[in-house]
Amino acid sequence: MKRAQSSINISTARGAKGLFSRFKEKLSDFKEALSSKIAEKVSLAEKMAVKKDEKPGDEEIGSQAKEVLPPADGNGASSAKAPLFPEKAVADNKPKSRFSFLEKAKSLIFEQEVILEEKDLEEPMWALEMALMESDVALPVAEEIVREVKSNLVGMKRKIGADTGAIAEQSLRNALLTILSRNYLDFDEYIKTKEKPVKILFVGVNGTGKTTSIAKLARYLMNQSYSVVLAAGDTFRAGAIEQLEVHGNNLGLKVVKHKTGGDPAAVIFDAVEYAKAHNKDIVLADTAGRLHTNINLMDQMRKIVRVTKPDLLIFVDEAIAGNDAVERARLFNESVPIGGTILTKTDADAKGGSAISIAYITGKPVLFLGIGQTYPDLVKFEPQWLVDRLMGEAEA
Ligand SMILES: Nc1nc2c(ncn2[C@@H]2O[C@H](COP(=O)(O)OP(=O)(O)OP(=O)(O)O)[C@@H](O)[C@H]2O)c(=O)[nH]1
Ligand SMILES: [Mg+2]
Repeated sequence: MKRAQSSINISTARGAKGLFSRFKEKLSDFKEALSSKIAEKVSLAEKMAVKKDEKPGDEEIGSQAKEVLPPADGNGASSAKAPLFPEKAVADNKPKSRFSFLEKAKSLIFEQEVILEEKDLEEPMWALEMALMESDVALPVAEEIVREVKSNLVGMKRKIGADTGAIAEQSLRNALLTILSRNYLDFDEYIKTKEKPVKILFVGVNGTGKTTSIAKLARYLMNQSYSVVLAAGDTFRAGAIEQLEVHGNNLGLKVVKHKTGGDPAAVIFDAVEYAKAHNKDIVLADTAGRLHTNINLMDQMRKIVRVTKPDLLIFVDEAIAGNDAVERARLFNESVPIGGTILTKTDADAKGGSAISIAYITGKPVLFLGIGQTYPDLVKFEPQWLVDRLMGEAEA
């Protein structure tokens, strides 16, 4: 069978532009829209402050305020404007009342607040939704993120001088963290507490990285002192058994196998028997790649699952497939009860949409992210880790 795998040029993701570069690029529209809305409100608030100051009896305030006037905010919202109290720039020779003058000036300028209302957020929220959609975030997930960000911002009081870019960033960061934490499962804890041998079966479409992820996960588990057996359950594709054997040899692991064309369920059954007889902790079972639209192969997968009763069924797909990966995960999950996802080729993903959406759509956690082609290139999924990379604070 022809392998339908995509060829990945890792340098395109890790090179000039970097991980999730498009996602970050798209978000700048949202940040700009929110910043300019806040700047607009700040400048309005300042005008009000000037008007207040023009009331009789407040003359002295102005003379001190001139000394303490800061640029109104980090984004230059009003720093280019004329001084707020030009006509009152007269030296004050009364130091005794200096403190109270300053306090009053502060209440007019430093402590001036703007409150974000729902109507202020229309444009920024539209920009955010567009940015998320263009980054391949699934529609219901994009809508949920927009709802979260909006409820975070509406009614928020911003002091003049606050960094408006940081406000946009923090509200999005919180929303992403909430969404990504929703179906979280601690894989290490799961393995630790599960009766041994733990049977883990890998399924997914062709060429997404199932076999490679099995080898990476075997190494990950061996590093935690677990003993691992591999089951060559892809009896369909020519060369698949040999491919797993190469990994087995590299890692020093037993690979239980039958001949090409054999019954995958029988191979996995034998591997579990081997694990029981030899006191092994974990069986990682490979299966052939299959398209969710291939009825026969999906039926065969259901049979393998029914017969072998895995403790954990892991769906593997590639982050770069974006919305396709999310849709495939949904359809696989309707066919067999997946327990979680491994999202591979994240290192080549500029958009980030599938990593954000897949757990939300399937209701099952992302367990690991593949971040390259070598054995250590597997990271346990942690919401904070992903948010830091999506928002540009860390490299993969
Ligand atoms: N860049 C990158 N490449 C990966 C990653 N995971 C897997 N690959 C590559 O993807 C290709 C396919 O990997 P396989 O493990 O053979 O995929 P599979 O799902 O088992 O494929 P089939 O058995 O044909 O269905 C290989 O060239 C891997 O090196 C990853 O996280 N990042
Ligand atoms: Mg394979």
